[in-house]
Amino acid sequence: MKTIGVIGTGNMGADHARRLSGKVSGARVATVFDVDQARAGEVARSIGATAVARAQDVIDHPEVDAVVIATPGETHAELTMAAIGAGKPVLCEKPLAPTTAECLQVLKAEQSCGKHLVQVGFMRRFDHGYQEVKSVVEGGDIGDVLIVHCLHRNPTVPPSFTSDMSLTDSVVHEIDVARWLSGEEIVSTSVVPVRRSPLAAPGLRDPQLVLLESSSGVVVDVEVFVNARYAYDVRCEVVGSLGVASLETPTVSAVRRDGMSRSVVPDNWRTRFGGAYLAELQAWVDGLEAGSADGPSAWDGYAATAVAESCLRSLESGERTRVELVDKPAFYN
Ligand code: ISE
Repeated sequence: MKTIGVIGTGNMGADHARRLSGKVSGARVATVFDVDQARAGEVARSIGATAVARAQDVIDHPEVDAVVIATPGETHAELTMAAIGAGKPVLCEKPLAPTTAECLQVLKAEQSCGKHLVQVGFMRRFDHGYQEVKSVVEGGDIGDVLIVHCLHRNPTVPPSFTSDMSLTDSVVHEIDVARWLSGEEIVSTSVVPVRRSPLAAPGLRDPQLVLLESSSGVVVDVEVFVNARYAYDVRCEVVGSLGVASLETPTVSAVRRDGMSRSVVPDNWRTRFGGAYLAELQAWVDGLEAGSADGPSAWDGYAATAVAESCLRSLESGERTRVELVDKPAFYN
């Protein structure tokens, strides 16, 4: 049995804490922290854990074997390095850090401790549909991968959501999927200007169209539209030289009536990827037990942030921008 500490008990952290205490086998949550102490207390009570006063108290807690970080992105690097400093494995929500400079510090800390302790919360890699698409691609059924078409639509976003966040918070998932599916690094990015939706908040560029190019020339296009209104809709189609593999939206029921068929589309990512989050946590806990981890690494977190930074430069300049990536340390091979 692994004992977990959870730092950050907003929606994501609270979901993780509840899954770890009720649904993931081989795990329990002993302690949680949140800057909002009332919120932390409520989550702690609901799962029979204790709430502590500081994030560092979770990391230092003698019973805690491993830590989940689900705080805002700007705090991720510091907390992840604190966990590494204590020699404790950490599952850090994406992004590993908002800047490559901070990600590189995490890589350095992990390498100096000599152990793979960091997994980044790119949960789509644990979604059944994405896994099937990947196995088709890897099995060679559709030949050489040429193009990947992606859609990422959110019904709405809070007023604090910015044009940059469409890239660093939303498209970062497609960046990871593109690297994972192709097994290649992304070498350039372009953000194409699109007519604004009249429903987007003032100043928000929405939708946006992003082009990512991999080292062998695979082109990934991503429509990100965070005011799509009708539902949460994520799609992915891989075009190969012999055929096409596409991700289907999981449906559990449909109504047919009056010559039409109506099925439910999830309204948010917590519903759409609920199964993926659970599988991600189970795999992480199993890896802790076995002493091996093969989820998205700190390198994957760094590379995704590097591509997102390149997207930000493309957004600003309107030009195709090269991704700046350091050489991959052998530690991450
Ligand atoms: C959010 O932060 C997530 O991580 C969701 O998975 C993504 O779909 C959404 O666009 C992001 O804002």
